[in-house]
Amino acid sequence: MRTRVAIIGSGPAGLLLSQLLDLAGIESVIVERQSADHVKSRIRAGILESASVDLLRRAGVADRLDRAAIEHRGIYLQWPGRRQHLDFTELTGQAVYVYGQTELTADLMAVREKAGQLAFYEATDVAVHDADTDRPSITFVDATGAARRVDAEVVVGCDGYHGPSKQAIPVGLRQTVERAYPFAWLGVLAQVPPSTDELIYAWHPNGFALHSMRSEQVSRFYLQVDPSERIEDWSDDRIWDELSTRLALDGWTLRTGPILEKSVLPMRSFVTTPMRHGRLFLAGDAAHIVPPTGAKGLNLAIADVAVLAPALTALLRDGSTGPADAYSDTALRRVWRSTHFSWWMTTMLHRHGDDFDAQLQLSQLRRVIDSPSAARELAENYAGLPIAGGEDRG
Ligand code: FAS
Ligand code: PHB
Repeated sequence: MRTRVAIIGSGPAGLLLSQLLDLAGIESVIVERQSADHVKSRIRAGILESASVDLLRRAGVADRLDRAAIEHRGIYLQWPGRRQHLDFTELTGQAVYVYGQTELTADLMAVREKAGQLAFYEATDVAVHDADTDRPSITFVDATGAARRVDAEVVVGCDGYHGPSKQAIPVGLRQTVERAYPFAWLGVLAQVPPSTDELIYAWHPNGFALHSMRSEQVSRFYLQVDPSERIEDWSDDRIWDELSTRLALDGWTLRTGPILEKSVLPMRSFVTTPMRHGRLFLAGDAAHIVPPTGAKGLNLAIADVAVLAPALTALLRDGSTGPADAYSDTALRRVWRSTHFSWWMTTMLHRHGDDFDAQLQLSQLRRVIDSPSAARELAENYAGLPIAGGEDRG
């Protein structure tokens, strides 16, 4: 079959890209390894920047988000004996929005299905061909076992960290940098009302803890653990004990309840460049991974697509190559800003090293709380910089 844009991956990046291209009158085909239900069930990100919400509204996929998302003015930073609110809205004029990635993925899939989007789920042996020609294609085996081929004008890898698309860039042309952290996150979803109005990021001698949420009835927590940690070694009681210890504050109590899901999530920073090779473009986790401490992963995927969709529209509808030629450099500026911020938040908040390291971390935390300029720097990065070009003047 033929299409204009072949998209590998039906996560937020792939789905949002197909929606934005459709609004520009450009047809696409999505090829996804998992089932639609599996994609929708993956519990991942929870925070949307206001720039992401604005884009989702413009894309016509934010109706439910506008009804259900919880607007937050900021976050709390905590260390033993101190919990201090950082007011992003006061510091930057922006808020952030609590809206689970599972909800956003469901919204995007519903809009695409209603639009009649052609998507192949449960595809196997997906491969990219002739990316460096003007007749790229992808081949795969569909859910019925039939061999398929999609000829396109452009292929976009939205296939996440483990996807194959980046491999279609010749090794000699591809640079990859990666940082593995000496810790992981134990993620917990619990049927219990949040014990806080906004997220709490807590430094503790035992390790980092985060109190997030999904709704007024469901809370989301994370505990810093060793990367080798096995979820079987973490009973619900042990999880609640450790969360209560790390989030403890005089006069405050952590409410507990049934745990719905728990898993150990690896942490890494990863960037592959370039994000374009011939008629192959990469967007989202296919090109970069950030540790979730800065709540950037999903927002960065959205920002890539916000730049890529108009670039492909200019290329395929208007015959203008400039934006597509600039895509990789433009996207990577924000990728590195978000990568630095995620690394900075991670190294400031996660217990590692010795007492010297601990004092450096506590000094950094106090500086952020005591200095309006230091607080504004965190707020601007967390609440999100303007998409496409606002992240730096370089
Ligand atoms: P995705 O990984 O969401 O989507 C890629 C899609 O490609 C998947 O559906 C996959 O099945 C498909 N695919 C892979 N290989 C394929 C193949 N060979 N053929 C066809 N399809 C293929 N971000 C935050 O901001 N906060 C968080 O707390 C957070 N937690 C996370 C926890 C985990 C376990 C993971 C993995 C990520 C987390 N993230 C978090 C980041 C996450 O939200 C991503 O940034 C976001 O999903 C990026 O969206 P996509 O780029 O669409 O990639
Ligand atoms: C989440 O709610 O899943 C979440 C929130 C903030 C983060 C990471 C994850 O930094």
